[in-house]
Amino acid sequence: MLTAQSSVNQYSADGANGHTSLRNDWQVQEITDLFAMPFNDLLFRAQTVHRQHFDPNEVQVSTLLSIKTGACPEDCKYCPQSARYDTGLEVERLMKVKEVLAEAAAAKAAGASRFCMGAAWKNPRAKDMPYVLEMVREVKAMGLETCMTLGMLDNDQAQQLADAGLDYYNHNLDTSPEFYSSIITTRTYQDRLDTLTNVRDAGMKVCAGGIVGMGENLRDRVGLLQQLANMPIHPESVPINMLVKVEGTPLDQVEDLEPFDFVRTIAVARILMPQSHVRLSAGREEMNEQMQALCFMAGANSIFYGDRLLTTDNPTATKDRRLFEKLGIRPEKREDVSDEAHVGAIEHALQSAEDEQAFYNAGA
Ligand code: SAM
Ligand code: DTB
Ligand code: SF4
Repeated sequence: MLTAQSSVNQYSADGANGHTSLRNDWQVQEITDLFAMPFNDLLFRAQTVHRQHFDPNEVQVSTLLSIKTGACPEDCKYCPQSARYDTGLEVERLMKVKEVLAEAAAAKAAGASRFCMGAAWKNPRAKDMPYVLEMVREVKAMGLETCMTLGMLDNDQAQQLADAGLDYYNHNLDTSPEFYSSIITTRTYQDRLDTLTNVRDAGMKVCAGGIVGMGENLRDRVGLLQQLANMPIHPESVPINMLVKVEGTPLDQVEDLEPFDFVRTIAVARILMPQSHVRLSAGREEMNEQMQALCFMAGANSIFYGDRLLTTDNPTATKDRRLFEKLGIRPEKREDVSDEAHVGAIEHALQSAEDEQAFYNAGA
C-alpha cells in the first residue's frame, strides 16, 4: 500500500497532489453513472485510481476460520448457518483456543497475513467473551493481523475486543437499505450501522461490505456502495461477496448474476473508496481465472486464501498461488512485522496442536 488512510483528510475537496480525493458525499446518480460507463472506460478509471494508492501487483491475503458453526438464530436468507434452513450443515460449538491457534499457525505458514475468525452468532454472549479475547491475544502474538466477525457488538464488547488487540471487525451491510428487509428480518439495517459505529469508536479498523447476486437490482448495488462510501471514515476493508448458493437456503435458486456486473461492482467500489482494500470475497469457486484477473484489474486487492471460507469451499491455496504466479501478483507484506519476534508463539501453537493430536490418538 502506498499511502495510509489515516494520514489523509477524508474531506479534502481537491486532488492537488494528483491523488483522488476521498469523498463522503456520493450521490445515487453519480454512482449509477459510474455503473453505466462503457466497461473498458470504467476499468481504466478504476485501475487509474487504484494505482494512485496501491501497488497494483500486490494483493492482501486473509485466511478465514469458522470458530462456531451453524445453529444461528438469525434468518439471513443467503446463509447456510441459519438454524431456520435445512442445509445439512454440521453444527459445531465454539472451538477451543488451542485448536484455533493451530489453524492460525497453519495459515501463517501458508502465507496469510491476516486471520479472520467468524462465529454464527446474533451477538457474542458475556460468557463467550473471555475465549474470543484470548484467541485475539494469542493469534496476534504470532504476528498475524486479527479480524473477527461475531455478529452485533455493543460498546463494551467492541472496547474489550479493541483492548485485546483486535485489528479489524467484519460486519457487513449486505445490501441496500431498500432491499435489506427482503433478505433479513431478525435485525435491522440500523442495528448493523450501530455495530459499525461501536467498532469505529472503539478504535478498530472496519471491514464492511456486502453480497451481490441475491436477486437485487442495480439500484440496490448502488445503494450498498453509497452507504459504505458515505460513512464518515471509509471501511479500511470492503469485502464484495458473490452469493454462494447453498441448497436449502431460500436463495439457492436465485438467478445467476451477470459476471460483468460483478466486475463493475468491484470497479465502482474502488473508485468510491480509493484507499480501502476491496476484497474479492466469497464466490471465487464459481469464477474462472480470467474473471478473477478482471476483478484485480478493476481494483480488487484482497482475497480469502485457504481451501475453505466459513462453511463452503474456496479455491485451494495451491490454485491461488498458481494464479498469483501467472499474473505476477505478490501477496502484500505487512511492514510492521518482523517474523523473528513471533517464532516463539508460532512454535508454541504448533506444539500444542501436536500434543492435542497425540492426546486424541492416545484416547482412540
Ligand atoms: N454471524 C455474523 C454476522 O452475520 O454478522 C458473522 C458471520 S456471517 C457468516 C458473515 C458474512 O458472511 C455475512 O454478513 C455475509 O455477508 C457473508 N455470507 C454468509 N453467507 C454467504 C453466502 N452464502 N454467500 C456470500 N456471502 C455470505
Ligand atoms: C465476508 O464478507 N465474507 C466472509 C467473511 N466476511 C466472514 C464469509 C463468506 C461466507 C460464505 C459462505 C460460507 O462459507 O459459509
Ligand atoms: Fe447467522 Fe451471520 Fe449467517 Fe446471518 S450471516 S444467519 S447472523 S451466521
